[in-house]
Formats: sequence, C-alpha cells, structure tokens
Amino acid sequence: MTDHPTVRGLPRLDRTQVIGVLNVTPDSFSDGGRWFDPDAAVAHGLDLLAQGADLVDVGGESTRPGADRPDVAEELRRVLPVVRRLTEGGAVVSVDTMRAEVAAAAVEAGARLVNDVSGGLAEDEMLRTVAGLGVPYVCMHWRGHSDVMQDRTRYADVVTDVVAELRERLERALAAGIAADQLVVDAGFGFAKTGEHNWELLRRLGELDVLGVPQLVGVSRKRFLGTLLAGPDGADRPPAGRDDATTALTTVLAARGVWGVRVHAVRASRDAIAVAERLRARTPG
Ligand code: PMM
Repeated sequence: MTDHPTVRGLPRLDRTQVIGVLNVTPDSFSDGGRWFDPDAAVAHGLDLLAQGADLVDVGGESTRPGADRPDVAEELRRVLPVVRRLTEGGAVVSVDTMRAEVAAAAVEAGARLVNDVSGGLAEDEMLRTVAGLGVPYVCMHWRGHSDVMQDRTRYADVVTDVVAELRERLERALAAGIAADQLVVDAGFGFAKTGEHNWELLRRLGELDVLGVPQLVGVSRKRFLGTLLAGPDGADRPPAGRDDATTALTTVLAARGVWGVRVHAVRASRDAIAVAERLRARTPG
C-alpha cells in the first residue's frame, strides 16, 4: 500500500504507526509512578520497542485532569536521561512536552519528534523553537491546562469547532516556520472533551482530513472507554482493563488509514494493524 501519509524526518511506513506511551511521571492516570525511576522507564521503553513500537513517546508531565505541573527543571530531570538512553538503544523517540526548553533539550538528546498537547498554546516560544529544530511536530487540540480543561467543554459542534481551532493552530505553526510536511494533527481525545465528544469525534474523524495533515489518535485507556465498559455497579472499568477496547479502536482506525495511534499496549495494536492492512491489501488478479 502506498497511500499512507508520510512525515518528513521519520521512517516511512506503509501502515499506521504505533507510538508507545512512556510516562516518566508519578501521577499519570493509567501508569503513574510505574516508570518514574529512570532505569524502570528505560527498560519499559525498550520493551515497547521490542513489542514493535515505531516511536516511543517520553513525557515528564501528567495531563490527567487536575494534575499539578512539575517545574521545568524537574521535567528536564525526568525526561532527558530516558530520551538519551532509549535513543542509544535504537528507539525513535518523541518527546511529549508543552515546554520549548524541554523540546529543545530532548531533541539535543536524540528525540526526533515534538508532541505538544497544547498545540503551541501553552508557551509562545514553542512553535518558533520547533521550527528552528527542524523536527516534526504533533499539534493537538487543547483548550487549557489540566486544572481548567474540563470546564471548557462547550462546543457548537465538536467536530466543526475542533477542525476550526486546529486550523488556526496549524496556520500559526506554518507562520512560525514549521514545514508543512512535518506537521501532524491530533483531535486531543479527553482534553476539554466529554465522553460523548470523544465518540462523536471518532465517528466523524474523516472530517479532519480537510486539514490536509496526517492524523494521530490517542485514545488508549482513556476514561470514556472505562465508562463504556462500566461494571454492573456502574463504576468505570479501571485503566488497566481498557486495553482490549483500545485495540478494537486501533483496528478501526488502521482500516481508515490514520497516520498513527498512541497506545500503552503496543503489541496488541501492531497485531490489529497487521489485520487491518491485510484486509485492505488487494491481491493482484
Ligand atoms: N494523551 C495524553 C498525553 N499525551 N499526546 C497526544 N498527541 N495525544 C494524546 O491523546 C495524548 C498525548 C494523556 O494520556 P496518557 O496519560 O496515557 O499519556
């Protein structure tokens, strides 16, 4: 298949990319604290690579609703040694940060993509910094930090509004000098969105194609899946029990040809993508 979107500066693949999640945080919603120790983080990153991750996304700040922000020195301390060691270990690493200083230091340490959940809104310097670094940039839909985002869930129509807000962010990114062929968009599932918004965005994901940029989807283990899978007592299924539903979504997304999925359970998503690609492939004659 040759119809997969490509991003300059990353390996070219003829299938959906799998970006493995590595949160070096004490408090992320599904894996907080598990990989906080640098040795444990590196070992887990290498395990994600062995499972088939195309990129390992290293983040030092939890974006869980209500989470406290680390200061920049603490974020650097969490992220840099892990980025460096995973790069040395053969991983293609991305850095999940809203801070220009962290993005620049992580690229210096070997990261090859900047994943900014704020789409350049958290820090003015971010877009110019990424343009100067010359690396690809994930521009996510975002309306504010974790302490306020769940108060900012009003949309006339969630898909139309997300497209309009992302278009404005992409224009800013281009104006700052980021190359058009190094941009990726992400609708920002769970960020200033209710569960119903997330489902509506997934149903109408194709409407983001008007932006003309490859799309990354991050739904792995998110709360709307826990709600979908609630037990008889009505309580959300905990994050560790949401991987099968995540993988089901990967299958659907890969069949639609999205550029990438950001997931915790990498091998299962790689398998799902293999199935989806095999179904898409036409055998000549
Ligand atoms: N979600 C989280 C963190 N970073 N980055 C992108 N591009 N898209 C996302 O949806 C996204 C992200 C929060 O989830 P986590 O705590 O599992 O990392």
